[in-house]
Amino acid sequence: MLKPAITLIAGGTGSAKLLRGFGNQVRKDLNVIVNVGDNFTFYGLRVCPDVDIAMYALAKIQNTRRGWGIHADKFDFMDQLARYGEEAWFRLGDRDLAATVLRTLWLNSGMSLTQVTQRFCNALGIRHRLLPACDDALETWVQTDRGDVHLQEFWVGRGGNDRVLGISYHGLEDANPGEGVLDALSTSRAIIICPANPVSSIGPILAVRETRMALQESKAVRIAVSPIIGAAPISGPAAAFMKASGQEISVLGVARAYQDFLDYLVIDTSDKNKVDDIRELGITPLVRNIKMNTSADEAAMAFYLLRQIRSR
Ligand code: FO1
Repeated sequence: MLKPAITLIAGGTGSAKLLRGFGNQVRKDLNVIVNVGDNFTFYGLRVCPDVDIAMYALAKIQNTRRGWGIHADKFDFMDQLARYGEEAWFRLGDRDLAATVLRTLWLNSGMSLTQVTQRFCNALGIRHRLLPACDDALETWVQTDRGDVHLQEFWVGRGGNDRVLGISYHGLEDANPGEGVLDALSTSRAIIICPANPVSSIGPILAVRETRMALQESKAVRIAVSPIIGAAPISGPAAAFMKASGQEISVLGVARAYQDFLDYLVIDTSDKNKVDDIRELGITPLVRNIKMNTSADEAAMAFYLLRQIRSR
């Protein structure tokens, strides 16, 4: 009989650390449902940053220092755009550009994002199932004191400096779970929410009604790793987004965001004073060091989660 799979729900650079850890421990039988809210169109090209971050992490070709893009890539294309006086704020590497051009062509020819992603994964020798959360356009936009902008423009283009008034997911009304997403969730023995921004990375995935319902109804062990230590996110704009969404910027805010389905929340040892409050929400806290600064930390975290799954 087939051993039921483990499904990771992933966002961007924070999640990539755990994906790299798992990628080195689990050879197959791993599904990764990845955020699409960061997707945007740049020079007519469909850029899917979180899908690519996950893909390069699993293919072991990622620039691990930055957490995005391909190792040893160059930026000649972007630099040339800048010489023409054109926008070059989003640094698409030259090799990264190859996937972006092909994705745009293949999407335009009628392939779904899931099919396109599968084709890349086959070519890159990835044995895991990388599943975009949604095949429909679903984009995260930020309402700021300087107007509404796409998440990438807010964070990369403007350096995350504008005051955040709200977050919205454009296209949500027509968004369905991507091909294979519900199947992955229903056949998994464990579902892991990677350490990622609960609003802009995991938020768009869970905002799709059927996906959230599948998590609520799942019999799998559902574990999240906190992206927050103390009152600060490990990286990225989570604090501003959580605040604007009315969420507390702490492990409790994370616990509440997933309270309707979560069984376990892994929190940092420095947050162990929060264990009783987390338990009161019906979630079991698991306390350990959650910082992943080295590849050994990434592997250790994956190993720890696998041990937790096996013992339940
Ligand atoms: N993040 C940046 O901060 N600056 C960039 O120029 C940038 C380029 C980029 C290119 C391809 C890609 O797949 C990701 C890229 N990222 C860049 C990361 C990305 O903007 C975000 O970290 C994720 O979308 C967060 O989820």
